[in-house]
Amino acid sequence: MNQFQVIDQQLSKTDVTAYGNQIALLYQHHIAEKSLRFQAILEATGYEDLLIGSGETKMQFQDDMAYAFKANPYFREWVPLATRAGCYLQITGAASKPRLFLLSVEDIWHTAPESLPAGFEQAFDIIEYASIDEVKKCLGTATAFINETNELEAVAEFWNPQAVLHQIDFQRRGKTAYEQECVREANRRAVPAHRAAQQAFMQGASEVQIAAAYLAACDCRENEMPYGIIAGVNEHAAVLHHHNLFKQPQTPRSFLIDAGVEVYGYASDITRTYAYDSGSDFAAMIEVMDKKQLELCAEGGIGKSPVDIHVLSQHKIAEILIEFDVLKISAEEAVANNIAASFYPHGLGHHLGCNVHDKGSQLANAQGDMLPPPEKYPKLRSGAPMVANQIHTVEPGLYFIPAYLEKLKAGEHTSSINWSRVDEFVPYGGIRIEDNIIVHADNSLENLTRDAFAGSQ
Ligand SMILES: [Mn+2]
Repeated sequence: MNQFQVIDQQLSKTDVTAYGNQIALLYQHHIAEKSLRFQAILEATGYEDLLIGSGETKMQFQDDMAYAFKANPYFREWVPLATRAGCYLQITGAASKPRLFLLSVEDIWHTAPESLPAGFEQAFDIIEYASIDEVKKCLGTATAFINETNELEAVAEFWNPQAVLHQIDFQRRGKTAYEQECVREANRRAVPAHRAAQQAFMQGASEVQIAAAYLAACDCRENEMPYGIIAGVNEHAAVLHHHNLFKQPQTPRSFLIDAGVEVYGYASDITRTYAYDSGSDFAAMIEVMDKKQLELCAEGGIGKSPVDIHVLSQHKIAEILIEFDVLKISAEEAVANNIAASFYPHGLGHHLGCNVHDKGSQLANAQGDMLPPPEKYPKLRSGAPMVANQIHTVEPGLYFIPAYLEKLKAGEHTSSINWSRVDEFVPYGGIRIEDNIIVHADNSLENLTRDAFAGSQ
């Protein structure tokens, strides 16, 4: 057992203050590890140092209102100040602490900006600045600059150099113990909110009211969500990214919620589906899906191909459709003819981290060669073999999507489908079940989501 695993074990047993101390300690390890990795990146790409901006507040066109600010993921990978604009992090290598530049000007209009959690600040040399010129003065002669805007007026080859971005995206695959704990905690905090949403659905609440119940239970503002809450009642469960939540309550039949929580800039990404009537065929279908999803979770491991597991998941969805008398052909035929994909048109999963869809999931190497998804499954986000300490989502889906059903009905395979069964399921929309899994260095798998649900009963 290494020191991180010892800390991990202690984390779950300690009180809140002690937890704060432990996470701060994990964070120091995280910065030390990232400093080593980024020193190697600087050496590989020939830059002297690296400056990462958190980003600038964006104003709405012809208005004096700003959009909600969110620091970009390259900054969040280092600094848990997700809502603070105008910060810069300078990384020179592992020999010296990174410098963190924080904008410090009098502002009576807004709430004071977010500050670092206790015990995190010692990872940096912190410099408060009032003018960007103060930041410029501290830079080397060959500084790579990562930021959406180029207020430093860096020349083209130094501003967001693709070679550096590829290197960063590639190293990001293996998560530090701190990053793993952030996503683990993001799962723990999301579970009570998922339960509150389920309860609101069972009470006949509207989608907007369900989302409000979710936010209240995890005690978050809407703009702190890692992605917009997807809360689909009945047919809306078939809309993969149903964000325009309805205000009108519906007579409840089914409910799909895809929502996470963000902890120190790291996301959980969790989906659950519920049936109102526990005796319905749809409820039975959710149960079978739950078993298949767990079988797919167990397929992960170092060196495993997400593409192979995705193909396996297409077979499992076809098996469910056969079991419930929707398909009249074999699972092999349904996958070969791409009929299964009409009911399950997205990928099985993606990398998870400070991006919800973490970058680098199709990188073959740090030089930027890509492993694109197979032609048959263009929506699959992860192509590269799994590595140690990676976090994946596993989220098979099965939907009754009217636009796809119409095409199937008009197509050559229409006789493979039992259309009266389809009509019975259309009012329920569909099913997706999504967990977050760590592939550990010893090749064991940790299901953060199932553990969080089991731990909060
Ligand atoms: Mn997801």
